[in-house]
Amino acid sequence: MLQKYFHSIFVAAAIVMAGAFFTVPVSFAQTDVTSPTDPVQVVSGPFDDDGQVGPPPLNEGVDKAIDNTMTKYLNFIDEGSGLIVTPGAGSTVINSMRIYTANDFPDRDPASYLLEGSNNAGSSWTVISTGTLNLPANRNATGQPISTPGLFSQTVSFFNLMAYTSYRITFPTIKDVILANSMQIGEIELLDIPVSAATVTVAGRVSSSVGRGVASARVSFTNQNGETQMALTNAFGYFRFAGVEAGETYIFTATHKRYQFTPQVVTLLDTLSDLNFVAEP
Ligand SMILES: [Ca+2]
Ligand SMILES: [Ca+2]
Ligand SMILES: [Ca+2]
Repeated sequence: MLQKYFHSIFVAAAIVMAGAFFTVPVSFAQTDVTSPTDPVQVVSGPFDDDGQVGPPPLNEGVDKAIDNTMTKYLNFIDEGSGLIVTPGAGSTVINSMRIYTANDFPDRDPASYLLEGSNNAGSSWTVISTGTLNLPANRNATGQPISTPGLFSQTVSFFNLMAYTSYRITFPTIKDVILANSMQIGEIELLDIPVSAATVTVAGRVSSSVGRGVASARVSFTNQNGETQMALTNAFGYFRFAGVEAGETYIFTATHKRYQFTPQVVTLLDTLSDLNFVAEP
């Protein structure tokens, strides 16, 4: 019944009041948001300088760009070609892209990229990142799984905090547009930002100078963007926030009409269970 008095503007508070807490551990490993079963579409280029055009070869279709093996995706309409993928994972935030080389002809490697995101199934696109590429000359033998150690790739990192449900990756130029009759890649990965998805629980107690719990004290915290969340303490002075983003610095304050408390600055790296406020005497 303690939790009867708990109030919070967090949606997650509903879970707290039901008695269940969840915590996602902080992890810095990046993972590919695409998977081989995701819907994927061919994007053919607006330019072709070599006269060899037409759809990708039967066993080198666009699905091979995300099949988790080094089997390649090849497009004859090469300059500006690429793919559109809609990850089954849903809405994702990515900040890196890794491209693996194919099995032959380095002159077909992309030499630049344009990465865009969409949240309306491709009706409109927003540029996430664009730049040059310098893929290694080393080749990856066809069919090797992505888990094979020592595969050859280039990883491009960029600043992005926006979530998207679809991605379009195109390659405006290739290494040698005269020599090559096509664009090809062994595999592509779009890597997410797990840190921003990691949330933790913050809990503590508000008490008087003699250690008595203070009910209905207002506890709030503000992030670096000035956004504030608030909760009230229960009958025994306890409060709890769930779903607080880790890796940020916050200012926590407690207020009550009868007591005064010193604000606390906290850099949140993990779940915190003893963020206590003691009233000034
Ligand atoms: Ca993959
Ligand atoms: Ca061509
Ligand atoms: Ca592949």
